[in-house]
Amino acid sequence: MSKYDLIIRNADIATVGDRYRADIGVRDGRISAIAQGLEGQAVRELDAGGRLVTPGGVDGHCHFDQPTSDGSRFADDFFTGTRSAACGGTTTVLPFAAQQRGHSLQEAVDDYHRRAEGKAVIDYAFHLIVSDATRDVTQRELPALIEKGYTSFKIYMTYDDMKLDDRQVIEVLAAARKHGAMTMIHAENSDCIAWLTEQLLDAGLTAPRYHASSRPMAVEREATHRAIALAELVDTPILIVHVSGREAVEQIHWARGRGLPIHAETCPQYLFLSAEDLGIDDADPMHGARCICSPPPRDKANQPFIWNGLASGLFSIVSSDHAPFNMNGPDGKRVAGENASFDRIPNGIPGVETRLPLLMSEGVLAGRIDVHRFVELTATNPSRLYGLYPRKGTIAVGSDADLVIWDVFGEGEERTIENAMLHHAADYTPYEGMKLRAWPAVTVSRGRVVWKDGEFQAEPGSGAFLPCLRPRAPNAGNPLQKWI
Ligand code: DUC
Ligand code: ZN
Ligand code: ZN
Repeated sequence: MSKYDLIIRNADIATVGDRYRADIGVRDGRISAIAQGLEGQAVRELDAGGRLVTPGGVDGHCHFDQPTSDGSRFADDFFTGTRSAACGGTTTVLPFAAQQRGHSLQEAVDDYHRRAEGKAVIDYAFHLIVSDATRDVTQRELPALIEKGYTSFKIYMTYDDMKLDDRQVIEVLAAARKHGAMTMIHAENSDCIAWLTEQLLDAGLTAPRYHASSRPMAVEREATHRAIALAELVDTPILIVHVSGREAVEQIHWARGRGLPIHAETCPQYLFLSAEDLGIDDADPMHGARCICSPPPRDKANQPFIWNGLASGLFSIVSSDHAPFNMNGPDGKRVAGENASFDRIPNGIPGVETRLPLLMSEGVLAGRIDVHRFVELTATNPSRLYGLYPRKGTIAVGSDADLVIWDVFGEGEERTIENAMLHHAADYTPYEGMKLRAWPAVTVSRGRVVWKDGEFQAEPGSGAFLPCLRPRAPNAGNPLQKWI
């Protein structure tokens, strides 16, 4: 008689390609059987009772305990950040080991492992942030780190302490092509932002809402187009992160029409927040700081374009870009003082726990996307793009037993989001007061029940580091460009 550590009975299983009713048997952290009427004994059984079961979420873009340069501090470390993720149905996170200028990538990786070890409660991999693209970095360090399982990196076209110029972007893309890695690009035009910021500050327009005026859509559209052109030149795939609105969507649509392998990510803030959330009057100037992130939330009229991009296949992934800073205290949003101008307020909002419930409720249950697309955007595609598939991001025999059992609420029974019910360490959520029709009832991470019926149940350090595979073969691309 087969013996399992865990059996989940009566699951309504949804993957990218399938939906069916079955039991799931788990042994040694992996799914070892899927069958109707699964025979055998288990140390523990859970009855899903016909409820929807999806793969645990893979959050391909979040920031925990990342060093900063302005005296601010991320509210979440690897314990509180991964706890929050687990309670929101996410079982794998990919935060960033960020290189400091003048330092090696390896130092960033070593430092980030120290920050994660003994704290993470779910599995994690690291993206790199390349902020100093020297010859040594692109030709020696990156290839060596790709070999060791750090196969994706983010580069910035803005932020003074991290941005690369076009030549440096090309050097990084060429390294990604040669060694089969994935480059994520933060696309905003730095000089435009600097000039606009100066004009706004000179005119005394300093409140948080002018953050949006300093980074209008044209700034993102231009940089998105440029990133696409540079990737085309080098003949390598890229992923444009946190796409915020219609004009950047149009650039990606145009690139896809040319057959270019341009992937795109969006985030809940561009579906549920708008420029109005940065403050519509100056009565409580700091209130809008809670929604300062970059790119900024756009006009409400932009939101349907992002939803359409999710439904149509334009977007490959939905990530949280969780980057939490406290509203209260000296090292969060107020790090530069009570009346600091918008350009001195840390960029970023919390969202690792609300990503899946928001998308399940307002995407799937509201009929904007189907459950298969939900799984693809939130788990399967991030796993594929970053070299974790099929270990992560699906429900299949041999895959890690990372699963979510969903509670779906009827009319009038919605769950209202309150910061007090979340498990991050941030002192607010930008989604306070929103009513949702679904929430994870149970999260299983590598066979361990880490969240059940309102209780978090995992030990710090129980999550494991995941080396990533190369998402594609080295030197893949047009053979005519082999000389690159
Ligand atoms: N923008 C980023 O690029 N990273 C973190 C948060 C943000 O708003
Ligand atoms: Zn970014
Ligand atoms: Zn980010």
